[in-house]
Amino acid sequence: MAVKDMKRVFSGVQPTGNIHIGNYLGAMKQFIELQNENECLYCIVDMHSITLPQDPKQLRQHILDVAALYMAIGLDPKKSIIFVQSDVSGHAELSWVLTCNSYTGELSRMTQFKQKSKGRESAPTGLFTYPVLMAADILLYDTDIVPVGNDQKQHIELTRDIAIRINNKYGKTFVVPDGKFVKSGARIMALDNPDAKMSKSAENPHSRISLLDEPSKIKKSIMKSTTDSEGVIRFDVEHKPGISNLLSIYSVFADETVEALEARYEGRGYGDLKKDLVEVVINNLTPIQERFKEIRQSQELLDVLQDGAERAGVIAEATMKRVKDRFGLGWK
Ligand code: AQP
Repeated sequence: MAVKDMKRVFSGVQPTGNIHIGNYLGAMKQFIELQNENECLYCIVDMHSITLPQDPKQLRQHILDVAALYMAIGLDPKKSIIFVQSDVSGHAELSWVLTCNSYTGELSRMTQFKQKSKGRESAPTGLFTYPVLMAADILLYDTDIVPVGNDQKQHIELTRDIAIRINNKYGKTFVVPDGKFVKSGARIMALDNPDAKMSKSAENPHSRISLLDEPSKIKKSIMKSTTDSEGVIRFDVEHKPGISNLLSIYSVFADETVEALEARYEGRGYGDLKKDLVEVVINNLTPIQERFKEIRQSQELLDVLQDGAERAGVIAEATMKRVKDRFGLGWK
């Protein structure tokens, strides 16, 4: 396919540790398929992670962990640009321009901000303006497609609104992007509370399965996951959120439909389903973990990030030049 016919894809993951199967099935797995027919940029969004306090030494390690995980799940640096957000200054620059063109009213409506600032008397400003930085990440690269989990739908809508608003006011400046969501696995729920999404920051480690979890931990988390007392294996998110969540995870990892799983487990107990799921998850994660160990220690990883930053920087610079021209910033 000629480069001009390719779509531009951008997405990112925060290096906040504990990258879990929700991140993988909801977003990262899509990255791999997309890289074959599109021009893809996959970012480690470290500037997003400091919206809440991070240990600086640990953050550096987590940045390299996510980069190594990107490659371990199958991202090929010859096909995709893999880079760290703070290596390209255009993210912060564009974010300011977009901040001046967004409104406190629309940012106040973001459910993620409401959740993360809940119970705080005063929240960090970055937590409030985070969706604008995300819009900058996307618009900086003239992105057509943004593969993300369902929880990011509202942020993609905001990105589109800001892009359209600026295009209408200043003339065509940005490509208006579309979100891309998987049919199954776009919202993986917490194992200990299937009414909440699986998340990196949840206190209970058994609420999630991290991509780097040991087999014994995976087993424990799945076997003790919350279900219900009906004893029937049936997909019904409203009445059986726990079992439905396990079926979704099973279905995507085993590449089988939920219907086929329901038929296989008809008349059988939750213990059988959980035991088999443990095996399916471990079989999928073991090869990723083996590749991760190799890549994480390699010089190649650092070379990939250096090269990625340079390639992303070229695209970002062209966009920033256009933005400055449109807004009348600078004098060159
Ligand atoms: N539970 C989930 N199911 C499906 N997709 C999910 N994503 C996150 N959680 C789920 C998607 O993973 C991508 C990367 O997420 P992120 O690093 O930007 O952070 P997040 O959305 O804030 O994820 P977490 O894990 O819930 O972290 P904390 O606990 O720090 O808030 C995104 O595409 C996201 O949609």
